[in-house]
Amino acid sequence: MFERMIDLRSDTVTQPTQAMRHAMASAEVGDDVFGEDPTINRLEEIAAETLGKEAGLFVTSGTMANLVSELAHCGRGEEMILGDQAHSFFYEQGGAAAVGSIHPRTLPNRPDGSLALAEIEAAVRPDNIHFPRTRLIMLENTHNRCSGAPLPAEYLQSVRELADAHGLKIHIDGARLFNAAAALKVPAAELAAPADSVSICLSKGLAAPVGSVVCGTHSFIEQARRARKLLGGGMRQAGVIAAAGIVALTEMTQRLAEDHANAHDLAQGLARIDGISLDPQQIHTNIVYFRIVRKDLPAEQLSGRLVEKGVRLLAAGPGLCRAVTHYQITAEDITAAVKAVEEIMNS
Ligand code: TLP
Repeated sequence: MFERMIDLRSDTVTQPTQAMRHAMASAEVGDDVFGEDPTINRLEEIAAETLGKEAGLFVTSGTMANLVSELAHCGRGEEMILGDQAHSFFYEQGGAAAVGSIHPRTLPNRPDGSLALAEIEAAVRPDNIHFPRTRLIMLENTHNRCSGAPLPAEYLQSVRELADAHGLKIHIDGARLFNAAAALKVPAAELAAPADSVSICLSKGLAAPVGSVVCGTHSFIEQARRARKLLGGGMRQAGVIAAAGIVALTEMTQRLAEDHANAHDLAQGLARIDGISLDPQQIHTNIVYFRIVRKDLPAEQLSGRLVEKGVRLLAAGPGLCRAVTHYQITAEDITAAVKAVEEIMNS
């Protein structure tokens, strides 16, 4: 029997650290809709400073972070260009369209998470009465559905130049921006610099229980704050959760390379198993997607049988599984998880 679940479904399953729990218990709070929660104000300042932006806005989730940014950058009937694998397109109920009447123009994500520059250029609408106006390019770093691929600063800079040539804004969904920074060995601010706005999640690899922060210019944040209120996201004494976010930003970003090393070992281990298809060279951060090439074993069935062995991962589509490493996963857990998958695949 297993002692505890090795939970690889997502880095969102992380529990708050003891330091977070202490910080939450003693957080100084106020009414944030009046701008009076000192802990939230501090978190927003730290996030903005870390990303080299003027200001920040604490929001409930990565989904809300993307939505308030989209609403701040685009008006009704205006268009945003984004990848067909983007979280914002794939997993957010089409919120930009549902709530903001923003038209999504998708382009194929390449396996490295990028959009081809020539395709972005070709997708920008000329000024013509028939077309919506293009306003925004959305990028995702790291790219969740592209096996956690980090987008390098040079690529982001090229998109910036293209955006400038056409008067467009750039938003980066940086739910895992610190994973990208760790993998590329650059400060997060370098990856944020080419964007007008960047969202980061505190509740994924950084282990805080709740929250994301959107950063950008003062005027962008003013718009995003209005959008947050519209969505019912104006929080009151939410310093109790922001306190954990401060610990996330100050104590948890430096250890992400450990998760990447574990993901690398997991990918190597899985790739050696008969019936699993995976290129470990594609794994640069903490997300491992792999395919089961056995028709008689759907992903759902593999994940169900793994639970009996104390391992959880995500069935992400027919024949497609996802495993994500995080701070509650050790090297021993990886060995055990690979063994469990191997036993099922060989049975
Ligand atoms: N991703 C979750 C699921 O929704 C798939 C996960 O387990 O990976 N941007 C990116 C790149 C994300 O991966 C996620 C969450 C979000 C935004 C949304 O964040 P939340 O869940 O806080 O709304």
